[in-house]
Amino acid sequence: MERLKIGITCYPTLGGSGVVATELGKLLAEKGHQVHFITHSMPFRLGKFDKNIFYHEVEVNDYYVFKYPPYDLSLASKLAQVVKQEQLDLLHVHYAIPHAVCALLAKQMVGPDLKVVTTLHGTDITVLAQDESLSDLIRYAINGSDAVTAVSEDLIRETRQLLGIEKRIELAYNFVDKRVYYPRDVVSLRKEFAHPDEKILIHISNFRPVKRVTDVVEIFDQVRKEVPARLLFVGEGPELSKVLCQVKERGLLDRVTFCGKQDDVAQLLSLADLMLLPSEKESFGLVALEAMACGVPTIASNAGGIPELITHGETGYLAEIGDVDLMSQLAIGLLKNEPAYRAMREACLHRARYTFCNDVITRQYEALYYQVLGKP
Ligand code: GMT
Repeated sequence: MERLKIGITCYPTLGGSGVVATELGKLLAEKGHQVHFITHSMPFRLGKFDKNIFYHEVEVNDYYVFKYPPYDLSLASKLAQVVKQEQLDLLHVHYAIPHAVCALLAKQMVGPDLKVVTTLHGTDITVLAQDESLSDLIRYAINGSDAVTAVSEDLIRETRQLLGIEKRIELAYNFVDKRVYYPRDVVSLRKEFAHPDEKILIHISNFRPVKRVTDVVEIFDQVRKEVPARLLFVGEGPELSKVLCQVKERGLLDRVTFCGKQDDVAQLLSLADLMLLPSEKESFGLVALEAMACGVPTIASNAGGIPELITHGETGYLAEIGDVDLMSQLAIGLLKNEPAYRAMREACLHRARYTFCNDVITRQYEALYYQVLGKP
């Protein structure tokens, strides 16, 4: 198949969408495509040098006439410039606002041969589309894109419902690179975090209110009364200080470790016995997939796309949002039942490897690129 020249724009430093966009770019480069990241800073998972990967930094002009530096215009103009200079075939942008809008502006500048593929990740629809001042713009971005994908059926349904979109939206689940996410040998590292008889629970997020991190503390507090356990928090964000106070108030400081932002997530996940993800909203829940690939089941809420990822009773357990008592009971039951836990761990490894495999999803995106370019 013809090698393509692909531009990728994402939030390079933000959560799952940035991770997925970066990992996809790396995998496409491995397959021989030329990949150009066009972002305001270097994507944090970009890693080592690859001859097929290029990075173009978007610089924002801050003239005195601007009350707000116009990042979106700088991005649109940079996109058009890179497309012309590098003769890109298409732009794959992650998030409708502002990235798809900027890509459409770039397309107006360079001509209709440039194709725009937009991936919806969640917050652009579940939060921004409810804002009337933005909903028309999001609809314009989606309808104007040559192809649109979303990371779960639930997100597709919500996009249709909130915006009245009729255009085809392809389902392209998030994925993990099985060469990075697998159960690591952490026997000696584990000794630094917990005694041999203790279980390790983990929560990884950006600590936004939507993650309900205080529920994590509540669940952990109930679990550790029944099962000796420790809790690892990975990440930082607006709710961190509130969570820290809650942990202190409950006298849990000696059982909870705040690891802050971490790069080697697979290593930390391999330490854990259980992941907690009680989110209010979650279009997919990439961290639960990363955990699954490391053989760690998740106790989660049934919000958004989570049930498409976690099969209740097979690769984790689901409960209604906020039902911390049920989540605690499910966690305790699983941690006390060794055979059930082992079976769930195997099911996790199998599901992550075969259903959310990097090869399958990368091929799916490639097929979509060839389709929009009329190169079947
Ligand atoms: O959840 C966040 O706060 C970050 C956000 C992001 O942009 O990474 O996550 C969204 O995209 C991820 C990758 O597709 C999904 O796994 C998350 O579920 C989704 N977050 C929400 O829908 C709240």
